Amino acid sequence: MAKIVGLMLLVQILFLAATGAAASSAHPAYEEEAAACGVGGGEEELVVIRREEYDGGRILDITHAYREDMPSWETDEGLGQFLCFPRSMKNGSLANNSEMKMGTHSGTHVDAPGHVFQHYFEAGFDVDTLDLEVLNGPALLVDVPRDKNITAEVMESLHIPKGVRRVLFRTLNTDRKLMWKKEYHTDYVGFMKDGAQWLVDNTDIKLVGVDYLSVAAYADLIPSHLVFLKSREIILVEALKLDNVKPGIYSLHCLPLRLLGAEGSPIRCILIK
Ligand SMILES: *[C@@H]1O[C@H](CO)[C@@H](O)[C@H](O)[C@H]1NC(C)=O
Ligand SMILES: *[C@@H]1O[C@H](CO)[C@@H](O)[C@H](O)[C@H]1NC(C)=O
Ligand SMILES: *[C@H]1O[C@H](CO)[C@@H](O)[C@H](O)[C@H]1NC(C)=O
Repeated sequence: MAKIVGLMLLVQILFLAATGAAASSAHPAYEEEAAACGVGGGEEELVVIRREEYDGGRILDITHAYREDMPSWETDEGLGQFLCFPRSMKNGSLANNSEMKMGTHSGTHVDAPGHVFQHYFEAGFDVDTLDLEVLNGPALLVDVPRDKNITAEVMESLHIPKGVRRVLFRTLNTDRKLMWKKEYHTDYVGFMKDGAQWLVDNTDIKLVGVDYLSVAAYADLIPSHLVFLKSREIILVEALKLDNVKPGIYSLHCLPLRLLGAEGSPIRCILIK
């Protein structure tokens, strides 16, 4: 044990000497942790538990965790490295401090009207202007037919009652596990322009949630977005994780980040039974 610590110190001294760095020694917590590895036994084992559900399944997390191999728009490389550590305890800093770099439309995220309307963008309709009342409240999770994109005909067939203001549309994308694949797919299911128009004209829906990176089918990418965002009353939440959730009514809670000037933001969404 003493030998190991002594060796580590020696390595550190040699390293400092070699680089000529004037850095302070490693963070005390780091040294403790490193030493504890050699001791073994009597120490609490640190096991990370990641959860998709809380409180016995009453709270469901429908947000995708950010991963380097999650799909990213129009690339087969995935999201890639989104964290780096300019300062770390290993490097003698007092704490680990990571930096984050990724598109605001990565993973589970929200679109603001400025995403597709230049005049809304210039007027400041960013993610900070989105209505938290719309983003939080009763929501219906529905399964859409698996053999079509979301057209007017499909929307009509869903018979979503008037008064329903928030709907999460689960599609073939969930069955195909597209959000779990690194490669970006253009053949995902989304809204065709006529489907978006039917929703605007015939329902009270103000929050539209979908299970891949865009609410609009690739073939109608911009037209569908324009239809949804024109009134600035509808909020689009994309790339939700709807695996293993039963269709029905839940209490939805979504909170975007207050990124001034951004037309998109990562968002945390949960369902409560
Ligand atoms: C340590 O600092 C150097 C720059 O001095 C940096 O290049 C390196 O990535 C850092 N290492 C870690 C693990 O943070
Ligand atoms: C949905 O539309 C895309 C084009 O945007 C197409 O590639 C795909 O096959 C369609 N999906 C279904 C189920 O019809
Ligand atoms: C952050 O500090 C811990 C020591 O407490 C260290 O194990 C870890 O590697 C550090 N992270 C990075 C990226 O250097």
